[in-house]
Amino acid sequence: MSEQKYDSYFLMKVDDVASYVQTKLSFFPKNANFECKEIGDGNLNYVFRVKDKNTGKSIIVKQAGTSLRIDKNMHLPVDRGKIESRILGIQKEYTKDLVPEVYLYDTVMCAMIMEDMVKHTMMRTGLTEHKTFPRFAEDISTFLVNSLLLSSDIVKNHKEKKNLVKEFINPDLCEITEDLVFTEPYNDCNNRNKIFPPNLEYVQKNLYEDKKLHLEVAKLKFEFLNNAQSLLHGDLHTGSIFINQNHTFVFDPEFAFYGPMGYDIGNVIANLFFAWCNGDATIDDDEEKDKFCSYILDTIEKSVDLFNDKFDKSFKENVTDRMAKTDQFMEYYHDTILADSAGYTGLELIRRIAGMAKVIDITNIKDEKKRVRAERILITFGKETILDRNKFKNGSDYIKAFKDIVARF
Ligand code: SR1
Ligand code: MG
Repeated sequence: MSEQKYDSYFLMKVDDVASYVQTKLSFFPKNANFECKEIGDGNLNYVFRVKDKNTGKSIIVKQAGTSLRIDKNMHLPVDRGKIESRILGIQKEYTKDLVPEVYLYDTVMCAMIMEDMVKHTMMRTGLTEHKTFPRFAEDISTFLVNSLLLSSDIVKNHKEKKNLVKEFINPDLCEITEDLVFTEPYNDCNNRNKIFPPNLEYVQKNLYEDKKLHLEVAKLKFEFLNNAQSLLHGDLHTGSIFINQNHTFVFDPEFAFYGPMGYDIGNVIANLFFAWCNGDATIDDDEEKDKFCSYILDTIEKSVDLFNDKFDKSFKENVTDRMAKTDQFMEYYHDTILADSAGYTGLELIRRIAGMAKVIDITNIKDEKKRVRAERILITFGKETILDRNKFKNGSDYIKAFKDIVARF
């Protein structure tokens, strides 16, 4: 094991991490028999699992590099994990066991050491293997209501909340979202959109040339920029969730900042639709396909409806602001969040098809015709959830609109 002191930053290799953990924590016994693996498959950071083969205990080390994994020419501040470790602590207070525990954030090595989510799978991986997760709607609706409502001005002391807004100013990560989600899919202004070639013309006509759509996207972009409503996860897709049959972990909130609640909610909804398209395009057996795709639609419907129920219940129990207790304010406020959620669902759907950062649910569809169809369904549905966002109030509103569009392709 190396004799490093870890007193100045360098990017660790798999051989460094066991000694690093031993230097920083007394989590493992001195005579541990280590096995280390790099397990990260995200776009930004390096993630290692360190395991003691004697005891079976394991831990995760996540380190930021100066350039991004997705593109070595893209750079971010190397201390970005600080915000992530801080929000994981806050979200744990609000959502208890739905968030993994952080043991340490090291400001020198820019690395976080955290609980290993053993016996959980990354949700996107599980869904692309067409596994189903019966607890998801229940858990994610609790996570969303608790993390979003309890960090908002509805509940939090306004001065404390303003201090958090300040602490969570996250300009570099937000800039990525502003560009990749809210700008480039509508014009390719930075020449880095990756579009499936058979859909180039479709994207040109339906996204780049649709001025009415651009206006609604601009409104949602400025809502994202200016509405410091709640402490958001900021990148709540199915790659930020580890799950099994009995439990859900939400992690990887490095894009956290104070923004509109609907952004997190919309990201969850959109990523479930990607899973539906993957199942629809890649499962051969009709019965199996129907079972998986029905599970996804049912989960979307339940997630939205449970969110609605839990939101109102928590609002009534936890509201502190005197004027927010005014008759009908809750209904008004809730409605604005639902419209935002639909709009941001559409933005996430569209950016994963027309933008730079893809999802394997779609890129793994090998049959060209089926991928073309899946992408067109998602673009069309995404446009509808943006343009008609006020009509999406319940889970069934999403399911009905989606089924109508699927029937047209
Ligand atoms: C340049 S980073 C691309 C994407 O990966 C992250 O997970 C975010 O979704 C970001 O937009
Ligand atoms: Mg991530």
